Amino acid sequence: MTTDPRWLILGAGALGRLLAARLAERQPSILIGRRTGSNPLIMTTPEGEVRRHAVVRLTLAEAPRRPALIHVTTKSHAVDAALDQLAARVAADTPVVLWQNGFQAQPRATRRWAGPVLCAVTSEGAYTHGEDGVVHAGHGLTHLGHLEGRYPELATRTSATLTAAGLETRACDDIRRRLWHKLAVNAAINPLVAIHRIRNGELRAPAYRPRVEAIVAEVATLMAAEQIEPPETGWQAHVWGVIEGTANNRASMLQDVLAGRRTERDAILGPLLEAARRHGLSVPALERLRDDTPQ
Ligand code: KPL
Repeated sequence: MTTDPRWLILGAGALGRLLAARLAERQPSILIGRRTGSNPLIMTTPEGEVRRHAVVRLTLAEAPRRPALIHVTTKSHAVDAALDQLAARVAADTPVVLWQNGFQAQPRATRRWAGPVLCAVTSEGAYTHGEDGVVHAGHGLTHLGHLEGRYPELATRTSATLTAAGLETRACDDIRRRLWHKLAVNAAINPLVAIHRIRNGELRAPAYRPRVEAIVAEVATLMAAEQIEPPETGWQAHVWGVIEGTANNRASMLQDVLAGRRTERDAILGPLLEAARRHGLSVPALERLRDDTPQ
């Protein structure tokens, strides 16, 4: 069976739409979701330009059996089901790129999928707008790599295509560290802003600051136990720097809560609590955070 040169993008949320719109003129791709048909995707760029992109949209049952690559952009808790559906439809050795937050879907998928699995860590900002719209709110940087540093050529090739499409991407051999770093930041910010329904910058208020500091202190201990190198500035300064830089953001978990969607609580806090158990560490601030966070 010959390989179809097209990429599949599984999940038509903000990230899936952003990939589909950005790739439209560079790399033949198919957006897989519930909604099919020929409506163009309407992307608002960070510069405020509104662009219409013709994007092929199919259900998975209509997708080619040997796509060149599959981007999985669903939420973390939907990855297992997505891989089950993919396994029934596409060739077992198809390369997959995972775009989830946390550190739950990635090791599981790397173990179970027969083909190469790359993980992405991105700081691209995007949100959906209506049925066919996506707002690319801010340019970011994406890193791409295999958890054990395998498939460097695939990571380099995929990164080059994404970069040419306007999503700056670098292949790397330390994606595990990058995933844990993002998880640490997400753990300190996302649950609290979702619980209190506040923007990121409001965490600087005296009402929240001590709780953020306590969470970051526990996360720092866990990262050391997991032998994850700390950021150059140290964990506290790193997290407060992100809060400062994203002060006006409504974090993704807050957006989920406001839209009545399931949150990424388990993908973000689960691996930390599991690491605490493995290392016999007491983490009362994180346990309380898990109990307070909507699922
Ligand atoms: O990644 C984020 C998110 O919203 O998920 C942060 C860094 C918290 C920015 O809002």
